[in-house]
Amino acid sequence: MINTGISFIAFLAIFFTFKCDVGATNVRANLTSQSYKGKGIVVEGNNCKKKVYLCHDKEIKTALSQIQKSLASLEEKISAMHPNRRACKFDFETGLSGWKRTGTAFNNQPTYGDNPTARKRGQPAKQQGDWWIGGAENRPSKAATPGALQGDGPQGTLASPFFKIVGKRISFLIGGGCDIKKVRAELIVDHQVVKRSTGSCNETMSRKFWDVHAFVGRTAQVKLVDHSSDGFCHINFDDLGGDISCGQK
Ligand SMILES: *[C@@H]1O[C@H](CO)[C@@H](O)[C@H](O)[C@H]1NC(C)=O
Ligand SMILES: *[C@@H]1O[C@H](CO)[C@@H](O)[C@H](O)[C@H]1NC(C)=O
Ligand SMILES: [Ca+2]
Repeated sequence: MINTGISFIAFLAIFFTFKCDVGATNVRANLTSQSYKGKGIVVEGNNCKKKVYLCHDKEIKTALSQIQKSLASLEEKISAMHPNRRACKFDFETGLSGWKRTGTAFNNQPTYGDNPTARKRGQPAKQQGDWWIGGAENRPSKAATPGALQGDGPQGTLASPFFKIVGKRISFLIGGGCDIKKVRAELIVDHQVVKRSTGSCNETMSRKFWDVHAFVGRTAQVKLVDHSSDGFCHINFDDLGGDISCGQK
């Protein structure tokens, strides 16, 4: 598994080294019949600055999504093997701490302080500590303007590091939007979403719990999802903890 993972990493490195502006690429290229481990196609073209690049077609997209899955499960396995595990929580007091973004919804996170109250919203964040994920907020530092908003436009995801479920309950603060189809927190075990939760169209976060007794011993992660720019389509989140353990360096 690890060997496969490493060749996947090599594959990704090649992809990114030679990646062109795919949006602008009108592919007219000759196949060099060089396939990389059967997962991708290397082509030569005349509208890229680099001569060799990977054609960003459906096959490559499929290959990439397979590679991403394999990398994630590799990361998951490494995390599960870590010898020095201990109880952990994610409260954003020292930054994103290994949470990974896609898209732009979470670019300004974490948020400092009770930013909704700073703009007299009447719905205090009730965050834990000073820092939290405020999906509509734009106060990524103490120095940034209190009350500043990025609004509901940006979309994206924010995924936690992998952790191990060691007991029956996971706990977190959640607020923001209320349409679970568009904005939510997910618990993912083996690439399957096994729990979902959203806010109640109120900036104020409240404590929620997931019963995870069915997943004890499994490796999992939480993913915050913002798939809409509609009104109140952002998610607030903080203080993920409970019966979980993490590998420590
Ligand atoms: C493809 O190869 C042919 C024959 O070698 C050549 O004439 C043509 O210019 C090449 N096309 C591209 C896009 O490189
Ligand atoms: C928002 O949630 C808080 C905490 O649950 C509650 O006290 C408040 O009344 C709610 N506000 C609105 C407008 O629903
Ligand atoms: Ca916090």
